Amino acid sequence: MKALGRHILVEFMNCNADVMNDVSAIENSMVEAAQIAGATVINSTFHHFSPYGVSGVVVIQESHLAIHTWPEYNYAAVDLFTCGDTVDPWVSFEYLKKAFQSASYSALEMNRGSTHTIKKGETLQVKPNNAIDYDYKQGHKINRNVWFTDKDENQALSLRYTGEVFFDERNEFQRVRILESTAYGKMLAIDDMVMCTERDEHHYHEMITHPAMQAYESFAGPAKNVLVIGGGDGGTIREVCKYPGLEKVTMVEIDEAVVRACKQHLPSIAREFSNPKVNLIIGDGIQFVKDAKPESYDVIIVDGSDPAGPAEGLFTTAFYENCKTALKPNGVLVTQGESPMFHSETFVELNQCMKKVFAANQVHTLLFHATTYPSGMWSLQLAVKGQFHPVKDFKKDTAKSFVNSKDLRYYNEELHSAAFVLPTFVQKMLNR
Ligand code: SPD
Repeated sequence: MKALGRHILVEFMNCNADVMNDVSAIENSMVEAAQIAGATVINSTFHHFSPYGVSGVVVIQESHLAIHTWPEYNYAAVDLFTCGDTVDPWVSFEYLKKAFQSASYSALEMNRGSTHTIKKGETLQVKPNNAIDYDYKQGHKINRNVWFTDKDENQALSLRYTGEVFFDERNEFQRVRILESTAYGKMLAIDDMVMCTERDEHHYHEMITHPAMQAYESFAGPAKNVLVIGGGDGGTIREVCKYPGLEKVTMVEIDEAVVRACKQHLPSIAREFSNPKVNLIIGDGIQFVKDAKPESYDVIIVDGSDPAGPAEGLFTTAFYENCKTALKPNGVLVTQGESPMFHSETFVELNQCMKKVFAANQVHTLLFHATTYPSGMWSLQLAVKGQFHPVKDFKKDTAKSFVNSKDLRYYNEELHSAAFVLPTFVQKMLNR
């Protein structure tokens, strides 16, 4: 290599003025531009000036990307500086050109640290800046400061990770990553959202499974035929497979990459895929439910991701109408319901949507602690296709012996009823 780094000075002209004044869109584009070029994002900071203009920097392990915009001139001045030969700054350039809708542009590439003009010191002993030299599990110092952030424009949850990326694939649906966090073990991330971590996944997977399975069993006996929509990491089917009365669980996951990644890197979560009772279908869960034979499932569990990309259709009345048809009489449906704090509108809308499909007294909201989802407060919506109540008709003793025999870590027979008790502000959100 003739230089330590490459620095492209870019003039983006005739850009979309609204985009040039949208700090959130610009930050997202700059971060995405770094990632798409193969850079590891360390941090980003962006600022909106009043009334116009945005400045910001994305610090990457390989240097930085920086921007200053003048929306009133439809103009952005951008620096793309990368070191080493693993990241191509021109990939970022192409991405940003489209994102900013720049109709004319110019770019000048400079070598930084030309090895014709600088020479490596002989005597200076510099410790290599590489996290692999440090074992965080043994409590040694980590010298990388890389954060994964799940956020909207106002709030975020960040997990520090070691920089180790075990899996990273983009496909027609989404970006699937398995990263190693420092405090929560390995984690599955879809696009820029945390799906599960080794340390706390049992909160989510036990809660999306057992209240519904126990409510069904209390009223109608053991669930024999269960359908899981989504749930590609395998955590939900792992919990369903704990029921001795289960005959079959069909899981419909749209993205085979999620299953492949988790089987390989999260085996404690994805451990039941070879169970003969599991029927894994890679396909569209929305279409599957539409085509399902009426009255065929005892319990349906909708374990989708947030309502963006392929999971959007899991938040519609049409989908829940089809789920209701596919449920047996006295069947139970449960779906992840987002956060009353982080996604308050979606949380309320989903509850209303389910009350349109089922009667209002057949839809029940549960809350639990999802420590690695933004806000930490997460919900489930549970609907029953019959005249029974998941708490009043709950058989506590049956649940207790199940819990004790299966060594659960979050759900228990007391928590079952407690999870349906809502804080006053949440009751008000749902107009109760
Ligand atoms: N914001 C995260 C919501 C994710 C819900 N599904 C998680 C999949 C775990 N099986």
